[in-house]
Amino acid sequence: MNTAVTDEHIECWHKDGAVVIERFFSEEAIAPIYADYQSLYGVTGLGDGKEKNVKPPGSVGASHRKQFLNVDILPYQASVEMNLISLHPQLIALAKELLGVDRVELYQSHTWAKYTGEADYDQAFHCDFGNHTLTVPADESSARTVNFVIYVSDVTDDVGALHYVAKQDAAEVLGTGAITATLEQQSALRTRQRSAAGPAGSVLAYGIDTFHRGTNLTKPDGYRYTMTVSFKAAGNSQIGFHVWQFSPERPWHLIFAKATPEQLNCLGIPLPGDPFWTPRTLALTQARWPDWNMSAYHQ
Ligand SMILES: O=C(O)CCC(=O)C(=O)O
Ligand SMILES: [Fe+2]
Repeated sequence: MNTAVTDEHIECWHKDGAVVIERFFSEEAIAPIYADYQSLYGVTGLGDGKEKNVKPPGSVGASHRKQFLNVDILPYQASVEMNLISLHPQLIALAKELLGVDRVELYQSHTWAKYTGEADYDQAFHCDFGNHTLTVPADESSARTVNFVIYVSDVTDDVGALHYVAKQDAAEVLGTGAITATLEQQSALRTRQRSAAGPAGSVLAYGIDTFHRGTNLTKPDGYRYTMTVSFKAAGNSQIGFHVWQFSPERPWHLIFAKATPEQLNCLGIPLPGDPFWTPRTLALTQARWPDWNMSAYHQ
């Protein structure tokens, strides 16, 4: 396990439904990804106005289309490092630990670059189950999810740190197990909100049943680079977000060139030794991805 992760972090995850693990990734691990974000998105944004996020005091945020600009989906037209950070062995190990399962799948990986003034990023408190399942968060924690936000740049409150409400606080306001909050309950949740601010390299973990919201960037010329990376227990077909198979023409070769069998298994590719692998499937799959070293699958 990554040495940045303590027993308190794990306890905090179970108790609060969210935890920030500061500097989970080293500066060296983040540097190439920060460079990729600079070339993909830049540091100024494409904003058409800098006065857009002035809001009346006490107003409740909401989701708007413009909040979701500068989002790309795995695989990325970028470095191998950026493509593989979602599948970093220590992140996979943490997902397994937090979910309490021995096999996980990656079901979401997208970038997000936010810029002061490009949008009003202020959201109402919500839980993310709404677009991760067609039902509701399971009672059993291993059947829920772990959603990571990887901080590629420093995430301070003035560049829109996510705010969340710990489970016990949300339960006091809304009752145990609530997953939606009315307009009137929003202000009560705000009095209990905690900031997920942290330096670059940090990882926020939160669940699909944890109340949280995006907040505005107020720092002049501020920007926030993050990557959203979510895991579920392997085989949990209730949960989904992206469909990896949908775009075979995207740069998957960057992943196949370097990923281990366990990393690829998180994308649904059977492990070596799985009955799926026969002389026929091995040969045809190799033909699709010539750069993939499949020797482990032949053994
Ligand atoms: O990016 C953030 O800080 C939170 C955004 C969010 O919660 C959402 O869009 O569902
Ligand atoms: Fe959310």
